[in-house]
Amino acid sequence: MAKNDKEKEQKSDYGAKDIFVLEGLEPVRKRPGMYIGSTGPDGLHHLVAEIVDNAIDEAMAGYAKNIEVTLLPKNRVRVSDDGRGIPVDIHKQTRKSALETIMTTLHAGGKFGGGAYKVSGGLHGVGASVVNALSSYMRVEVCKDGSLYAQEYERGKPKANVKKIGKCGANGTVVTFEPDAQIFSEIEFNGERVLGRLRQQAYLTRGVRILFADQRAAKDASMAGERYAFYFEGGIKSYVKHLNRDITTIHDTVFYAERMVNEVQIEIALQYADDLQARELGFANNIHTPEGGMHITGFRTALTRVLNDYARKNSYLKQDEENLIGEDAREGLTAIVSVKLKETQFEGQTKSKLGNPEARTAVESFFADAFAMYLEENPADARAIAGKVILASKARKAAKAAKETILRKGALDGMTLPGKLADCQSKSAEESEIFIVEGDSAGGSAKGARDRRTQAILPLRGKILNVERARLDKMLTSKEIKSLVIALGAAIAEEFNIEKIRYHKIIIMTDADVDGAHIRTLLLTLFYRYYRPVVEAGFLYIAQPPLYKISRGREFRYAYSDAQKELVLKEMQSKFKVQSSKFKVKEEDENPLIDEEQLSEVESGIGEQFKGFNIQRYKGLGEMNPDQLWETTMDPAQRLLLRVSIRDAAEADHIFDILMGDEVAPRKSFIQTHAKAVKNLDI
Ligand code: TTJ
Repeated sequence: MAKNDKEKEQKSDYGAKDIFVLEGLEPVRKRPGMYIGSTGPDGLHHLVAEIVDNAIDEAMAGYAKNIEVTLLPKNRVRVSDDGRGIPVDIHKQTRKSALETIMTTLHAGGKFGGGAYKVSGGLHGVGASVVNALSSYMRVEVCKDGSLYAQEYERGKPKANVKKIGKCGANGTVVTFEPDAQIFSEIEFNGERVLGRLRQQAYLTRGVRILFADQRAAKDASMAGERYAFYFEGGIKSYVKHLNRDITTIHDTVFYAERMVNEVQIEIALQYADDLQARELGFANNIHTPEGGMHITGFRTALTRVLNDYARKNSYLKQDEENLIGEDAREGLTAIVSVKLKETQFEGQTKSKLGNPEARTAVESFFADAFAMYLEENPADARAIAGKVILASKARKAAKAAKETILRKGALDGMTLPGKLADCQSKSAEESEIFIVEGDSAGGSAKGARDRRTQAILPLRGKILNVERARLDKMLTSKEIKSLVIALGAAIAEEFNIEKIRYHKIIIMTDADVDGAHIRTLLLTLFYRYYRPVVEAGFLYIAQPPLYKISRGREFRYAYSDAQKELVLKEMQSKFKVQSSKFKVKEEDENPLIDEEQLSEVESGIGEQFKGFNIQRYKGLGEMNPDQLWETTMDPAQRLLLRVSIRDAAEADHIFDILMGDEVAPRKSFIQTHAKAVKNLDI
């Protein structure tokens, strides 16, 4: 901004607002939740997003090209950019450096830091000063026109004035901060979480290069030593291709359009796949809006209208046929709608629904024109899309007719409980539990182990479940899933009624191996998509069978994780020493059960000192006898159950992977986004 403009802006804005600008940071420390949402892990990670957003703003203004985010030891984070650098000149009203004002006063961002270009902004768009207030330590360095300036802070208070500390090369800003343990319940950052957010930001800010490095000690962090680089030439167009990477698309040209309409910046990309899901991701000022809002409403209205017009004009719809409905138009669709506007209103339960009505009108009119033009200009793509949505509408009508026939015949009324279900005797849902187990052999053990008064067992055949998650609709036609639906007693989809559920504890009990994890994921996805109220009610659980049985002589203990195994070994050893001196227990030659594998585990684990222990690794539930299964996993008095949260279930669902990063997902995309060298990583 030119100096003249700046003075003008200050003059015209002079008044009450300037008093506001001078407000200190005490309120932030007093009520942190008001500014960052919470002081738990969400709030903690919000700090990183908030600082990164400043650098993203500078990139969107066209000045910064590279952003680096580094997780450092001692829970510090460093964020840098190669933009113009935060202004360091003395500000008239405060008589302090602009840098100090930005970092130590509330709501200064709009006036000093951003103004016109400030559109990124985190959850509440609160700015760097809030992060400063909630950091036990912060340091800002600015390189401007060859001079390096720096200032440090403690809990938001400057330790000294802004000082020129030397010379430097290219302009830019570096912020390092350490969250305050007095404020946050937990100050350790989750590398995957930071990375996921950075990937998303990179997709949403075309042409910016974001580097991530985790420089923490290996013992402290699962991503220690990792480096990632994100750069997407195509922005959200690349994002759509990424989302569709392992499903079959039905046309080649990804639709992409952007424009500023009445001060709303709009960017939309979309492509159809041959499946039944609708994947719509909305963003407002780079913030994901899972609850949708005005931008999504405008988009949907225009999409349905344009496709209806096209279908009529080109005789896909006959004169006497009904219009397509929104659901038809969205079947198989992958779309990203990103809007940027001056002042966002976020509404809804989680404040993630865009409320600005101007976003609806702007998106609706612009997208309708742009999409109609795309259909004209890409006739092959248009034909494929029209064919798909017409098919969707026919399938919907056919399904409805079939359902009505079935209901008329009363087929659903007399549905008997599946033969494989070993039901419990109790008819009270509150005290009843159902264990969903994988395979008939585990089912057998579980049936032998259970308390038949309150515990039901339903074995599902793993192989049948082993279908793609994207094909979940097909999965619903499987016999196995039908058994589950009938056993639960609450029907599904529109007929679902939680009042009718027959068990208040639905417990997924799978093996602790890859197949078990896969089946668990599928079941979680199923519950997330079709039985969400069950998850919300807290009825869904995951059983925790032990991984190891550790025994020495007649004594034995179970361990549920590798860490616990080590602990148990240590405890048992010290106990054994005491006992052996007291009772002169014979050396363990008595126990010839150690096989090669177990021995090597003992040795590689903690070495010589634990020889003589027998460590059995359970490969499946079927390996346990009913008594063991009961006492370790099923006995309400002793077992450990994990209650599934809606977030856990959502994470199992594909769309959530996509958003949060997918390091465990297909190798192919992993390689494309994970790079040690900085290259053009566009996909
Ligand atoms: C403000 O207008 C004049 C030129 O510089 C503008 C500015 O503030 N740029 C800016 C801020 N670039 N980078 C930042 C920034 C970067 C990080 C990592 C953190 C913070 C708080 C600001």
